[in-house]
Amino acid sequence: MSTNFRLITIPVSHYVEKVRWALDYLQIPFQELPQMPPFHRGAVKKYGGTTVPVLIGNSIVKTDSTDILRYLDTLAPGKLYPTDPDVQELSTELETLFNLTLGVSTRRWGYSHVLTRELLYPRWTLGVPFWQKLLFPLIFPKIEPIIRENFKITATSAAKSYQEIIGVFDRVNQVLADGRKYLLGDRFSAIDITFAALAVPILQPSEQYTPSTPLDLLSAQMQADIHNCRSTLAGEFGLRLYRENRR
Ligand SMILES: N[C@@H](CCC(=O)N[C@@H](CS)C(=O)NCC(=O)O)C(=O)O
Repeated sequence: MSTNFRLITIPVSHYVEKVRWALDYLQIPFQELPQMPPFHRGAVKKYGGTTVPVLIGNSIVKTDSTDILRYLDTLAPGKLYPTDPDVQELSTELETLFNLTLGVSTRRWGYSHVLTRELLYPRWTLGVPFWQKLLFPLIFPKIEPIIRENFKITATSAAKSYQEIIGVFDRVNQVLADGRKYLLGDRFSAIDITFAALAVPILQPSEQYTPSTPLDLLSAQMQADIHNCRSTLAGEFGLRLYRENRR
């Protein structure tokens, strides 16, 4: 393939991880352009985006992670999204549930617990340009209240988001209950990638892209939530996908 892809990212973002995994799975080379918030805004704005990831190719720009996966599927047809008509309904239901509920809830739950200078610094600065890293101490006090406001982080939001995560995990448990290997049957797909990547904050797989914080440095509630989710069928499944299918 002659296209040189570039991917604008906030490296810790789980929507970024979803796309990174799909690119790696399809063995499509790309250059990652890591940004620390809020500098991602300027980087994506010139391509018409507001969030990361943004994929830029020779003649394409994609500003949403699911649009990116759909586009990548056209380069290797059928490898990410199965064409079997029998699985289309489940595929759409789960993809929407993961994108709109799981991804949003794991992010709000995660930020509710790690919005401190010490815990955020390694998450936000991995691989970013040196000058952005240097600005972290100045940026953090300004951006912390904005994150609280934007992600609606309140005293009760972590518990509410955790219940939403459990709701999604229950649905995944149901789907997996017949012993199938992957969410759509016996073949690995974009739906598995979407689930496992968007569950990263609550499963903390050891193979995740950003080095994880030792669990004992996290709050007792956060540790308990992680342990509970890991021990479900859905949680074991997400961890297995990371062990066996992340490359
Ligand atoms: N629907 C979008 C959501 C992506 C998204 O929410 N990205 C977050 C990072 S996890 C982001 O860019 N946040 C920064 C911002 O909103 O300015 C997608 O799937 O690409």
